[in-house]
Amino acid sequence: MTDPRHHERGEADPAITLVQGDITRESADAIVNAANSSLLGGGGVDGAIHRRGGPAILEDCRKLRASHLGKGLPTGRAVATTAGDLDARWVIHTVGPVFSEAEDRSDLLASCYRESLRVADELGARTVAFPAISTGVYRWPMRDAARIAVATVRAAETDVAEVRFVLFDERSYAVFAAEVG
Ligand code: AR6
Repeated sequence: MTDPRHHERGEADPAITLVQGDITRESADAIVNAANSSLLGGGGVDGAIHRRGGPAILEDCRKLRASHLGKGLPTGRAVATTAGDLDARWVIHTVGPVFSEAEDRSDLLASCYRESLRVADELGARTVAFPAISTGVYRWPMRDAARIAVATVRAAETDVAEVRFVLFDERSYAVFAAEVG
């Protein structure tokens, strides 16, 4: 790809890497937050990111709510803010679906990964760290969430070079590792 005129988005698939641990300790161009529509904070990854990232992230989120996201960020969409004190340039906030037995919301979960990578491309981020979106408070079964996450990233047309899944515990790490193969 020496001639940028011949470069087409998504020519090479992103490398998928796996890490077990706390995503707020990662160093990446962008760290993805499993947020809620309010963008004003919560528990789980969201709480950890705001705690370690400091008040600048919430300040940006409030600005988004005061401007074009007055009603909040819809499920399946993504938006970027500063990363504050985190070792990253941006936090990309996305809202996963709450798991439902009655309704298949897989497309919305896939959309979180796709939209986050689209925002990453807009920013020029090359390394992006993701948590296992929707698998905590939103109760999505880990195996199914891993299947959707890995398949969606593999199918994505993106200039992101590395997608790093950061899994909080041993079990979720093992599930993702089995999925990546
Ligand atoms: N680093 C990496 N993974 C983590 C961390 C961390 N520091 N902390 C938790 N996890 P969750 P959701 C794992 O609940 O299901 C919030 O209140 C966790 O074990 O953070 O999308 C938001 O404001 C699980 O596997 O996100 C929303 O209201 C995964 O991250 C709601 O929760 C996701 O768990 C979103 O729920």
